[in-house]
Amino acid sequence: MFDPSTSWQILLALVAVSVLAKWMFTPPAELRHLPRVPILPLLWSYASGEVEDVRIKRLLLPFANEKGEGVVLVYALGRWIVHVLDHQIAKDLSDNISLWPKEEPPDAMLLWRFVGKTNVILSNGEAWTRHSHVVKSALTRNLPISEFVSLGKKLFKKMGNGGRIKWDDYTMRFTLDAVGSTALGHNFRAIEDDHSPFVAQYNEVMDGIASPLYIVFPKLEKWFPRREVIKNIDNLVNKFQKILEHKKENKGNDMLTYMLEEPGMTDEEYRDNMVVFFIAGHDTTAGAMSSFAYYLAKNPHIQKRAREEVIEALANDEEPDVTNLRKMNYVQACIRESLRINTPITYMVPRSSAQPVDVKASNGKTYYLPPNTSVILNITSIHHNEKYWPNAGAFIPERFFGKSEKDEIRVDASLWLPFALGPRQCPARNFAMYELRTLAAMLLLEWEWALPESSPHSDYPKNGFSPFALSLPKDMYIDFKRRTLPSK
Ligand code: HEM
Ligand SMILES: *[C@@H]1O[C@H](CO)[C@@H](O)[C@H](O)[C@H]1NC(C)=O
Ligand SMILES: *[C@@H]1O[C@H](CO)[C@@H](O)[C@H](O)[C@H]1NC(C)=O
Ligand SMILES: CC(=O)N[C@H]1CO[C@H](CO)[C@@H](O)[C@@H]1O
Repeated sequence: MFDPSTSWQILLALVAVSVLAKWMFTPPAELRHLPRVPILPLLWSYASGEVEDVRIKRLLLPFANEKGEGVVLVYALGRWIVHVLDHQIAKDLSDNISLWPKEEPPDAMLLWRFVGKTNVILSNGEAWTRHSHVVKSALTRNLPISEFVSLGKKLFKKMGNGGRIKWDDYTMRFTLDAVGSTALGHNFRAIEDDHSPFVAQYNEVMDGIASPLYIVFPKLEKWFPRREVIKNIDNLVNKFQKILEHKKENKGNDMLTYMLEEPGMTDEEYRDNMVVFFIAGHDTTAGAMSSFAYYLAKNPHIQKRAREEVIEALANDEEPDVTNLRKMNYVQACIRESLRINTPITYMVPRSSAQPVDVKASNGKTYYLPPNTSVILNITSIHHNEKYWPNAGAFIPERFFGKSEKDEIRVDASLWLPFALGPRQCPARNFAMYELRTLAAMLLLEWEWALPESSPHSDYPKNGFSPFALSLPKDMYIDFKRRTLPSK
């Protein structure tokens, strides 16, 4: 079919492309001593839109599981980044935040136009101490379990008599309203209103930001700026500004009100922290709730046991509260196992040290990291290391128990790190765990559920594509059946 000159042209083109690729994709000399993920499969993985967790398991885990390496070089976000695979290195890096500050994010990336830079998640040093203090004290003022309960009731009302439900969409609406009412004191009406304009605008902005081409080559943002996306982002940021101004005049029982009581923050800082609460607070928790329901659907015996525990703890039609939720050890273990096996945040914001560091893995291997090297912890790779999590692909809540189920749940903080570790771990982990426990308990009490027979998720949960390190189940339909009368 081919005339020979066409084949020659193809061959020449291939040679040219590989020379170009070699030139573009060879790591700098000072990093070439480190093990690295081969570039071609990696580029292919990006080009085909392969999701993060699948990519990690396919391309990265072999370095930890078979070769015993503690770090590996990965090409991502337009440069070579060191990925930490070993939990000891992860711990040392996370504990010393002055040696390993978070890296200044690339200017061009539009995500930062939305999130801003003057907030708790991106600042370092003195600024971080200040933000962190304000955010932590707002988060610990009260634990809004009764608010989670009333949102749960709203959600169940929307579920009607059950049937086939797009569960990842429902969990997203629930967590969005939860973070709206408890953190920002604002009702986004995500549960009650199918066409909440705020939700639509947020999704549009995130889809715009998330264009894979621009994520892999952030420089494009400078060369071919996307005015439409930029306009949408600025509109949305303005909406947060309006919520802030309204809140100043209308105090409530929410974290933003508490934050406003702290002196010394500028409007820009308040607003950037609001966007952080909003972004960090809802997708992650929604993903965890989707995974929880998924694994209990796939394992009916686990669902049954968890339900028995809830029925016992909520005797006499009590509503969930701190006391009875604390009795639900098995449910708690199921949530922890969901967070391990399909961890919502697969890797963290890059860190880099201004001085050279020798990092030491748990097996004694050391690696020299030159100054200003970007370093990332890939949480998924630690959660799926067979040495610490035998049969890592299986859902086994019992991993978290000691000798008996009544034993205090034990986890090694450097091996189970869905909320990261060290001083900069998630300040909302308690908030999120109670949010998850409350909805889980209500769900087990009022519903039974199963995966549809021909679910595309039947082997493992299929996560959506996300450039922001999120692994969240997508288009996950689940069949729900009521156990009890609708709650009032
Ligand atoms: C299951 C749900 C959640 C998970 C898995 C999660 C996970 C994480 C992780 C891994 C980090 C560290 C990021 C890094 O260092 O690069 C983090 C930080 C953070 N999270 Fe969460 N999070 C969750 C829920 C929430 C919620 C509900 C909020 C707010 C209401 C929140 C607010 C924050 C903030 C403000 C930080 C930055 C802390 C700092 O840099 O000092 N998170 N989270
Ligand atoms: C962090 O690392 C630096 C440099 O190695 C060291 O001087 C400092 O003591 C460490 N701090 C902590 C809290 O370990
Ligand atoms: C590391 O980065 C900082 C800030 O950009 C710069 O001042 C310093 O010279 C860099 N150090 C090295 C060794 O490149
Ligand atoms: C941000 C980043 O570099 N994430 C990486 C985590 O590990 C996988 C596995 O190779 C990479 O493909 C990702 O790019």
